[in-house]
Amino acid sequence: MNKITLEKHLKSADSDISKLILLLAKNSIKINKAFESQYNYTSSKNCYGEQQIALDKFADSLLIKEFEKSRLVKTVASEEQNELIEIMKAKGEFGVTLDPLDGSSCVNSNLAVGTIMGLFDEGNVMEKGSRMDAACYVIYGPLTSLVYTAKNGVHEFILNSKKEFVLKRENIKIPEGKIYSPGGLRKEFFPKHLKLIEALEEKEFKVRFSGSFAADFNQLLYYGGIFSYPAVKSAPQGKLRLLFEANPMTLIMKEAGGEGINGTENILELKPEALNQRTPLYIGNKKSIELVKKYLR
Ligand code: FDP
Ligand code: ZN
Repeated sequence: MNKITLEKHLKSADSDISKLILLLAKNSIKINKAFESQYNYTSSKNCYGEQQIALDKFADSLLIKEFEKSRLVKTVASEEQNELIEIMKAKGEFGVTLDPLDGSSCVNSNLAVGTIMGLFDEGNVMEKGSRMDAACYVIYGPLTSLVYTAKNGVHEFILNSKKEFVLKRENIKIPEGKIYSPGGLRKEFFPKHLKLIEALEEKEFKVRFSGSFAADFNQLLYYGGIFSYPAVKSAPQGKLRLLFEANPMTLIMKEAGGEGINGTENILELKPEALNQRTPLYIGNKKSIELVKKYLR
């Protein structure tokens, strides 16, 4: 069988979008390599007061530098940065959102983590997610894999020993399955969310929550079900970030036939008010999101 590389597959997408996805792919190999030496904690914290590991900073500065060099990108919004980065010398108009290392608290215990990217071809990352033109994530697990959509379906690639990303699954659709990944502390749940969790348990959904959103999301594309990080008493806006996590993953989920909502509203229709805005997130197949709507309304 002829292997289809990421490069070849991207021929059908817009050429600048292809270049940026390939740029992420190339640099994800460097990030992966850096795990061997940079898995330790640093003394610094990010703008959310979360402890950073050296790799958070490494992945963040590597990717920002590469986007700058590409000349295609005008603005970068990164989860590890307080402010929007404006690139003066850019020729292109792209806006990029970046979660350089999602789930980094899982690095210590050697669980899979990821990098998440969203692309807006007109530079405005503060637009609704529905205006995004492409989204992509890389998983660093037993294998390194890359999943992308350029609003052309969802496609998954695996990194081989020749440093090529080779097509594994094309036009992925989320299955009906019954996995659930319930983020947050149960004693902090609001009653409606608790009822939803009880309903999922009643329907024999099985818990699988790793603490790394990208990895938990990735398994939904294999087994089906739902990931939730709800509003909780100590964090009424939830934990996940709209621009860096919820938006790109919801675009991918939508292309895979599923949905992402904040409980009542479609994630992709929320107009961001702040760069670091958080949102409750329910993301998964249509059937489980229907259940969320029933219990959260
Ligand atoms: P992390 O802080 O390690 O980057 O939003 C970040 C995130 O991880 C998600 O990847 C993950 O789903 C969630 O936080 C886990 O939060 P808890 O530690 O509260 O379980
Ligand atoms: Zn994250």
